[in-house]
Amino acid sequence: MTSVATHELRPLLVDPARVEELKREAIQLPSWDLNFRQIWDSELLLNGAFSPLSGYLSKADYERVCSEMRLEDGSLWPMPIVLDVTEDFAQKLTSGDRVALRHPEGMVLAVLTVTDIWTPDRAAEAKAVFGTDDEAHPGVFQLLREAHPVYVGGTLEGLELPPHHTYQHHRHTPDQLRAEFKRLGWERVVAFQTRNPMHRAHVELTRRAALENDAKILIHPVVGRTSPGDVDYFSRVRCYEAVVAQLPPQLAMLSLLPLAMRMGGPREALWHALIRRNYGCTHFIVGRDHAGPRDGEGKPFYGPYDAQELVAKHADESGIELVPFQEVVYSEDRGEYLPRPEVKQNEKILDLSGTELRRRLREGADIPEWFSYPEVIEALRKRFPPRSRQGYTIFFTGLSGSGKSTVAQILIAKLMEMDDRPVTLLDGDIVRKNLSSELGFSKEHRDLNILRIGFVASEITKNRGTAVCAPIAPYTATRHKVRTLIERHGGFVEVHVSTPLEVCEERDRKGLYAKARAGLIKEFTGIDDPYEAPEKPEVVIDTGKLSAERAAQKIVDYLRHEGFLVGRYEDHDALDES
Ligand code: PPS
Repeated sequence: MTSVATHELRPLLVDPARVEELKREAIQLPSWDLNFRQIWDSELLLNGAFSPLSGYLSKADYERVCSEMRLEDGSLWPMPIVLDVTEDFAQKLTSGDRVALRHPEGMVLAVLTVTDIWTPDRAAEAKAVFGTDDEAHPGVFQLLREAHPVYVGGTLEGLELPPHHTYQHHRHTPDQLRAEFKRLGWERVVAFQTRNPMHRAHVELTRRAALENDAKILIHPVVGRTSPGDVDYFSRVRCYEAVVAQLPPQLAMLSLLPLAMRMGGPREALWHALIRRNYGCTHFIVGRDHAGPRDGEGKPFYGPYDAQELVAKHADESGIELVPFQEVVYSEDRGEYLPRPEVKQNEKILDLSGTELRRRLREGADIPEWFSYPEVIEALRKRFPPRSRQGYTIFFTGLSGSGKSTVAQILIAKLMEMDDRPVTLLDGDIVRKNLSSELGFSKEHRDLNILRIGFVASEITKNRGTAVCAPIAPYTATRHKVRTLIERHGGFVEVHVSTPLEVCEERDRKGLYAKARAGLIKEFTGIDDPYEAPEKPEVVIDTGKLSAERAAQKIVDYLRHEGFLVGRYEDHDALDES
């Protein structure tokens, strides 16, 4: 039977005297600045969570890990842990060199002694490790699009762990956690991995796992890199703290794991199990679809129980027992949670999908008591307020003279009258004067200009204000980038001011069309420069047919319909012109 702290740990931090030597040596060494993903990997290498690794994989280890999930010496290890660097940096290195690995704050975390430098076939790696090279898979995307092209393998001497400025009381090294289990007299500990908020079903699942295995519970959520779109870890930690408080005293503890997940399904599950073994756990829960992402159509990349199968297959040598868990559901008839196979025919089951939960949060709708705890719901409501309290951006796009600025001005007046969120106008002219004064009208400069507007608007949206942007923004792909940036934080409402070129030219309020026709201004949108109309804007207005007043009202109506604006509003400005 496995018990706590039997497995050999291999932390890579050196003793204080050696740290001093390395600090002196590092002054002369080439430095590599670690990015966030690399910092998370380095922390778990240095603190022993990735035991038995002694550093970044050599080429031979890497190849065997990809093909067989084993290091050269035969030990089980399913995930390639390598240092990826740029070609420029790699060119300066040869085997035997030493490199100082630095945290962005400047300190040297470790010194690497290089053994191998090679350019991997990353598409082949994706297929071997993730079973696909589809970039909709977040692990594949990271590998093919974000990772540097050259790998460096070698052993590490650690000087210090990366600093953490949040939740220090919930963070432990494997040594610390093992010592804590010992202090508490916990001999059998079942780990629960999660990257999501926890609700009643999860608590029920962990409670059953503990009961059936005569074990205590370690809630061990990932707070490094998870999957895009996941709830930020600050909000999640509030949920976990609330959940631990629900469990009987002395049954469960919370510790945060700074892991950079790869979302690799079965291999990821096995990797997670080995990491939990290193942290001193004896049992590991693998549920349905463990660390399994979905493709562009919402289809899962792995079968629901593939992860359980792979972990079970290696049960003898992994040093940790698998606790396979079926889905737990709520029976309205019994008023309790139970594993799905125990549900009787005709028994009424209540369920709330993730999509439905998000809808209820967005719309401020009721979330039933059977589903979660009031404290958890409160934490999520703070993070995901209803649209009427979120930030949002209204992004006008259209030709010069189409009426963007005029409508934006009227809209802003209406918004300030109706709503107390602060409003910021990022009009084309204002931005070009204050943010983009050095830019011209080439495609490159226009894109830069729009991305700057997008950045500022996303900050405003994040801080729950209203940004009204009114540039020409002629390119679809750039507008799409801005949308993606902003939708992470709140609403994005694209308003196409579709007033036809003839009308804009006839108005020619600034005389620019005349100049462009005369060849005095080059690259003028609509004349000798392109304008790509949006395909699916939220609102379309043509100020050739609609007054500016009515156009602004149309946008207000949209905002009310979508829940961005609530409450009574006297439509006293509605005019009878069409
Ligand atoms: S862009 O394409 O989004 O970066 O343009 P934007 O920042 O909105 O700036 C457009 C305003 O600049 C004036 N202007 C020109 N527009 C288009 N093409 C050329 N070559 C050009 N040169 C100067 C023009 O007044 C635009 O203002 P609006 O308010 O749109 O009429």
